[in-house]
Amino acid sequence: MQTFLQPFHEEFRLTGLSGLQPRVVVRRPYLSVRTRLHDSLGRLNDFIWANPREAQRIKREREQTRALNSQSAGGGMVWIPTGKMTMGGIAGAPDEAPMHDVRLSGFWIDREEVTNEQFARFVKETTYVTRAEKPGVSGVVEGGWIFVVVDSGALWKQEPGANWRHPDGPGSSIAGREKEPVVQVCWDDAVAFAQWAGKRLPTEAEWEYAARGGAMHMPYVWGRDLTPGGRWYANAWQGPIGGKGPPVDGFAGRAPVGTFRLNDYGLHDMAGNVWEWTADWYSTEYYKKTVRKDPPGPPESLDPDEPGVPKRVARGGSYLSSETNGAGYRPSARKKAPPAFASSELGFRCARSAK
Ligand SMILES: [Ca+2]
Repeated sequence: MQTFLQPFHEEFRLTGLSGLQPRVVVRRPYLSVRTRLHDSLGRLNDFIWANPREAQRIKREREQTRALNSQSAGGGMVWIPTGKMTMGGIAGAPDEAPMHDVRLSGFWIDREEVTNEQFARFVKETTYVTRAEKPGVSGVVEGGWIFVVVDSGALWKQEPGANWRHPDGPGSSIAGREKEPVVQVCWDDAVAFAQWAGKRLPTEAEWEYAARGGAMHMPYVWGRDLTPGGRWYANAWQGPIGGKGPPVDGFAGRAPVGTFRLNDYGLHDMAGNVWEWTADWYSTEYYKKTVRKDPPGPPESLDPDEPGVPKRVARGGSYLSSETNGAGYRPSARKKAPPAFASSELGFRCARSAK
């Protein structure tokens, strides 16, 4: 454990009761403690307890946001106020670093992930056909990717007939699962829905800012501990992937949106349930030279692991995320996928600019 003590000073102006005495300025020092802890996997978690004035500012901002959102119908959207955050992390994959400060203008974001019910309404009105339902380059319908457990273990495979209506393969259905997040939608499908709804996808920075709830640097959306009081605050995976036994959090697959605890901005499932597409291209270089105010994402994709394959970013982790596969439910965790990619753990939510 490493601990850094960072001095701050707060200024107080004291005026004598008579008003005749000279004003005295007192500088009271206090400390903001920054602690680094290695978790059970040996990863470095970075915590910062902000100074009291900053904590008060954050508290006020959250109260104002709650008041605004309780007064506003919002169309299922939540107002995220103008502010700043330190984006990224040093505890996860290399592409989450370097941590860098970003300022965001206020924006609206969906309280919940887009559901099967909502996507069905869009398809009915527009007769839209998703990528996974269309013939691929080979001329046959390739379908989306599904996660299957076989004798030799668990694996991902592309399955003809796997699409948003049959999210886990041709034998599956969304009947009775209207409130679950829609999946098997590729990036282009998500953009098409957003345009129909008069919205857009959130940028990667907006998504992380909304997920963090305006809070200080925390490894999880809800705070410091993975399972506070032994409870899971996100639909994730516990134990070995593909293993047997009931899920500790109550869901082996996708959960109806809104089942799990709200974050501090009043948003559901910003950790776990399904990964969510963002507007941005994926690049391992962008954090090193990112725009500091309202970063729009890089102009083009760069993934050194697969040069020449453009990819978009998804965020938030899914019901298949666990401590053993990157803990995708951490607010800084990033997933990369080609825009035409669709899978049973990948959905989205929409955003909207102030004006
Ligand atoms: Ca689960």
